[in-house]
Amino acid sequence: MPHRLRVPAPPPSMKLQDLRTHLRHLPLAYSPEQSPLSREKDFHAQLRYQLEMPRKPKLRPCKVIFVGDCSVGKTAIVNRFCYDKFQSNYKATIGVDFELENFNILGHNFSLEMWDTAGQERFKCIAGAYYRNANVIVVTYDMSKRDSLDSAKKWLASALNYNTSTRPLIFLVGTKSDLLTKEEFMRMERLAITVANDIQAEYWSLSARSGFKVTEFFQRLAGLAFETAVRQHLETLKNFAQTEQLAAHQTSEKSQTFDLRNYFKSRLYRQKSGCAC
Ligand SMILES: Nc1nc2c(ncn2[C@@H]2O[C@H](COP(=O)(O)OP(=O)(O)OP(=O)(O)O)[C@@H](O)[C@H]2O)c(=O)[nH]1
Ligand SMILES: [Mg+2]
Repeated sequence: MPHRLRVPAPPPSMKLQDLRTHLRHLPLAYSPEQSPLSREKDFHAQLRYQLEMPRKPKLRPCKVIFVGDCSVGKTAIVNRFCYDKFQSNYKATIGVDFELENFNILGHNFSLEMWDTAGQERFKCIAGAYYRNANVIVVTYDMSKRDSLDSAKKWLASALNYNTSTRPLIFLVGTKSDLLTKEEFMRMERLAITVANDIQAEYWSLSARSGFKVTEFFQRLAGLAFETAVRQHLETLKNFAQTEQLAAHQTSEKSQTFDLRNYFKSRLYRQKSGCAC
């Protein structure tokens, strides 16, 4: 009987890693010299060090909202990343759609809650209710329709109206890059980068149809949102420790005041009662 080489099956606990959602490094910006967010080539060394600590931080899911004119391709980019599919027939989003994507970044679980809002005017009042507490705003425009870029500032302003306490991370995303010639693409990108600089957003050109830069964009978004969430978590811990320290200090001061008061009271009593000791 011929000798057959047996390849052992992987243990059931060993799952194949989805390389799209497992990050060991901070992905680069589309155009690093344009980005107002982070121009670093990797996660900060101090952040990596903090994450090596035995107590793992519990990070809340990150809320990402997609806004922009109707039919610019918001749903298409979310579907391309989450399901790797593309539909050419247009089905308007009614109100809002929701997708959850789990990432593993530097060994930590981190989820993106994606709120894909409707661009049609008649749903605006419903979609507005989902803008609150956004950590990331993705302003989307159609690279083949100049007027959708003109609306970008208006969309951002209305999303920021619901997020006044902390400024979310902002991305300006051009979609349908497959519909443009090279010259049109470069012209539109130049215009859009000026707008991105005005609104302090990081710029990306994508295509949901061909998949151009879609994965890179979501990985970058997740990496930056993760970095921000860890920083905020450490800041909260530091503030908490400081408050605890202050409270402990105030308690010890109070007990000292109390002791002194008792001491003087007992001396007075002794003097009144004529005790010489
Ligand atoms: N060629 C091309 N067509 C695209 C691309 N992305 C989206 N489309 C098409 O554009 C149309 C609108 O896409 P949607 O993703 O539904 O647009 P939306 O922004 O979600 O629209 P609302 O939900 O109404 O706000 C659809 O017919 C898509 O097939 C792309 O990258 N390339
Ligand atoms: Mg949609």
